[in-house]
Amino acid sequence: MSYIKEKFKAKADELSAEVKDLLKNHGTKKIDEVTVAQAYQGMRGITGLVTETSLLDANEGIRFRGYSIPELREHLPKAPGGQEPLPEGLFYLMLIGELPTEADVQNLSSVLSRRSHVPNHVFDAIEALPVSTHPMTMFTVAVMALQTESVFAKAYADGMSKKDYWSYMYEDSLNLIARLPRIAAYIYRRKYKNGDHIQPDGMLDWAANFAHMLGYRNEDFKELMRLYMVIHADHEGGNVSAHTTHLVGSALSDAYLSFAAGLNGLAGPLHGLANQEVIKWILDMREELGGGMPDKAQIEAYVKKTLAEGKVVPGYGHAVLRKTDPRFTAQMEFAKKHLPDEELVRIVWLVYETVPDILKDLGKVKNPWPNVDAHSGALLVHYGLVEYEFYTVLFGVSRALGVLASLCWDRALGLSLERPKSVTSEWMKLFVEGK
Ligand code: FCX
Repeated sequence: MSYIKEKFKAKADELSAEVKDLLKNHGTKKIDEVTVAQAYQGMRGITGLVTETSLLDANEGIRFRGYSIPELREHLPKAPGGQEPLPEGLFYLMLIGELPTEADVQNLSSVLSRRSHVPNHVFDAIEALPVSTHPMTMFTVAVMALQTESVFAKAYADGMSKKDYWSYMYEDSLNLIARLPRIAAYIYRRKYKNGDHIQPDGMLDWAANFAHMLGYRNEDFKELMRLYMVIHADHEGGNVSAHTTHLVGSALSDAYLSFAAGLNGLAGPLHGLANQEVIKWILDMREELGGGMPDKAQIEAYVKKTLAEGKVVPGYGHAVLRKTDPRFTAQMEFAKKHLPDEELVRIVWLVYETVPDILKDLGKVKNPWPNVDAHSGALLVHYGLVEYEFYTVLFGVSRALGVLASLCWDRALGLSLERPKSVTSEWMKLFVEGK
């Protein structure tokens, strides 16, 4: 067994004993109550899930195992000559609960590189789809095709014991994370670069190799990919992609089945697809205004038009956050350092100065501030990745790190099949009448 796997097992055994104790001594203690509105309105604000990898504070934003995004950028190991954190390090942190050393990260990079082989039938499955297919659909199909490789599913069919679930889930999770960049890059090159594919470079770290296979040689773009893969990885357990992966996994579906389900949620415009919607919205605005840099009044008019058409302003608002998303701020800092004069970036910043006041004036939007998706497209376009339908695939590759680390914990802690109670509106009417 690898030392990282042994370490995970030791941590999991320790927490399992503590959870057993919590359940025995405090199992009936109430942590929340549920209102009628919450049952109808997306269960917003109900504390009813356990996710070890990260915790979201409405005002401060996400913390991964206690570390905020600025702290991760400071403390996680970097690539030689680089300044952004390596996503392998974040995966280690989410899995083990401790900051990794440089050696831990190098080890994980080479483990992922060794496990990155993708069988041909996965590429055949992608090729079977029309080129016009949305990249997220291709991505989910490819992950489903890869399910043939699940060691968890094989071991379950062979009759594995409950105590071994974690071990096979761990192997599947690492194998899947290792293979995702190759699959995503294949989709990109097939759809946008005439199928001119680029072989992996085993000497590069996970994110840099992804950038390389996409076809980008620029060192700053590799840095952007490292940062991108870190900030999109996890956002505690209740968001659609994390919750779906966890829910499907609770039926003992393997990592491939569970993650593919999560990806389908990420592909929705109110969740991960918002990153493509934002840049589309900005490009449409620029075109409608005749090109060039719009001024604040023009942006204001365009935002109002969007709202009048009954649409949301993409990249703004959040179900939990109530301040500017630190993932937005991290990208803004990256842009200030590397591409402060990029026109699209300056438009994103001017939109940031304009939108919150308009959303506040609506009186119903709980969070008028930008989320992670408000900035990413402008950075990607700058480096030449202009095919915005592909952006949610990037989000998906990153999101695998968090949701698969969580799945390992789910099986290690023996979490149960998820099956909350539902009621009908008829039941609700009788309930409020006290019947
Ligand atoms: N533009 C216009 N209206 C908005 C809005 C926005 N950006 N954000 C919220 N509202 C509206 C809602 O549509 C709702 O209107 P309704 O009462 O007429 O149905 C009202 O304000 C209250 O919604 P609120 O409680 O503030 O927000 P929710 O928790 O229901 O929804 C999301 C949160 C993120 C879905 C919402 O803010 C939204 O649609 N934003 C735009 C899409 C987006 O950027 N999604 C990405 C989110 C995230 F970062 C990610 O998952 O990737």
